[in-house]
Amino acid sequence: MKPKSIRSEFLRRLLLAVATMLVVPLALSAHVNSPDVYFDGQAGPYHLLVTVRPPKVVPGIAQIEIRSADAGVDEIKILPLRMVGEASKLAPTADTAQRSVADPQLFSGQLWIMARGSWKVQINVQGKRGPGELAVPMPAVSSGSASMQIALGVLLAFLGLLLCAGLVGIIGAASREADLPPGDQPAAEKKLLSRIGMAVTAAMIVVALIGANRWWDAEARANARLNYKLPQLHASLQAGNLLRLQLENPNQTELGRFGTVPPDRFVLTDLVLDHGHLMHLFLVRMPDMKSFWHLHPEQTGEGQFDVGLPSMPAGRYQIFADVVHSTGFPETQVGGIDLPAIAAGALNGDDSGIAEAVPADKVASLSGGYRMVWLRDDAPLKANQAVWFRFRVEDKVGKPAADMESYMGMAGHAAFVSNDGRIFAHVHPAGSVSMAAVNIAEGEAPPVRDMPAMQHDHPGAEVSFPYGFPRPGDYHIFVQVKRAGRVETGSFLAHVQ
Ligand SMILES: [Cu+2]
Repeated sequence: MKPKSIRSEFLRRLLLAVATMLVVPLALSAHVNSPDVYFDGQAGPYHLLVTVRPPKVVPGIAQIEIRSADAGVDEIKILPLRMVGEASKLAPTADTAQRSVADPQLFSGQLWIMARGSWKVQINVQGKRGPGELAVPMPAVSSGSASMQIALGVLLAFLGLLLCAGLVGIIGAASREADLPPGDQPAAEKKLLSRIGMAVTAAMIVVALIGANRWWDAEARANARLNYKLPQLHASLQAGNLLRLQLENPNQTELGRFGTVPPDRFVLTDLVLDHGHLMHLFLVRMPDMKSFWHLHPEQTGEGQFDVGLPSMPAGRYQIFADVVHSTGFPETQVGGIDLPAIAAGALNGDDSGIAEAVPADKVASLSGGYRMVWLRDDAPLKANQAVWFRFRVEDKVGKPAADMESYMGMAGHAAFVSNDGRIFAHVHPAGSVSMAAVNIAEGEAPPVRDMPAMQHDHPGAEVSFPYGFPRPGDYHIFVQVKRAGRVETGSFLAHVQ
């Protein structure tokens, strides 16, 4: 697009955004009710913790916060880019992030996001050790239509009526007195003409208002159709222990200006591997949250996945199924199922879980006398605050475990789940973004096959997850690490203010 058409498009959308002011539910995509992106990564030599808060309504403003772990950063520039398609190659001018006066290692900025879809925030760092670059994926969707505040609506209606009345008055006065010399009285026919003029004007205004109202309603309906709906999967237990999942694709795509289909439309045929699997399935028994399973179903058809359940206790299970589209857009499909007690074999492959987790405040017991310690201070947890959640695995005598292995290529996996099951996030040491999306944001092709080579490194006994709880409330944190060939799950309670 030429700069001018970008500007007029911008204005159009800005007006729309302003007109549909405020009152918004939490965004849904990328995890469930936990839209903010927390990312721990390297921009060249600089270690950054990035928080991206996508707009709640698109078009809207994304808030970016960047904390540099080391001094020596001179300047940080940020810009929004589409993840895929032609638009991903057309970079707008970057904005300079503001350095905080109180904390010189903290930078913040705002970016306008003009369309729904799969975005990334491109970060460019200049500093003492040369330049550095980092791309953070950001899914942007509208989760609801904002409604106008009543007081504002009344005020605007009053002002609008005043304008209409003024227009009628002007037409009336003009046709009555425009060509009269000062001081003369209008003739009777002029008065009649004036009344006719006013009536015609009033009728035209009424017609125009009705038409405008229809146009507005049509725009609002079109807009509402594009609001992101949390996909609901259908789960059924087939013969024996076979769990079948049918995914849903409820979201329409915003067409381009000339009805063109954008490259990041939602389809179920474009899923890519995320740390080695097309789907990461989490089953949490509600409401006690003691039975927790992390499984990896196989795709058997379009949107259809099958997995053999391990032996697990009966109950009502909440289902969270994480998938990533080839556009880098992550989705969590949710569902629920009542399961009988399953008697099957052991866990296979990368599958893991725990049947009777005992949730801990700080120290969770693992097998073999080992334990997992949540290294937290006594400060209360606050909603929307980026925190590193740090855990250490210790052996029987309290020494850091020496035989840690990576689990699916990473030092650990954590699931943050609210006790009512309405909030869910699957987080890694690099943050809340999907690993596949990070690769796509960096311009690499998403992997089509499992790459087991990356799974043979040996992480230390400590693992950390950057994350922020989206709302106050009570949560469970399930932390999964691998040691001595076995996946261990620690369950922790978190109260968030
Ligand atoms: Cu994971």
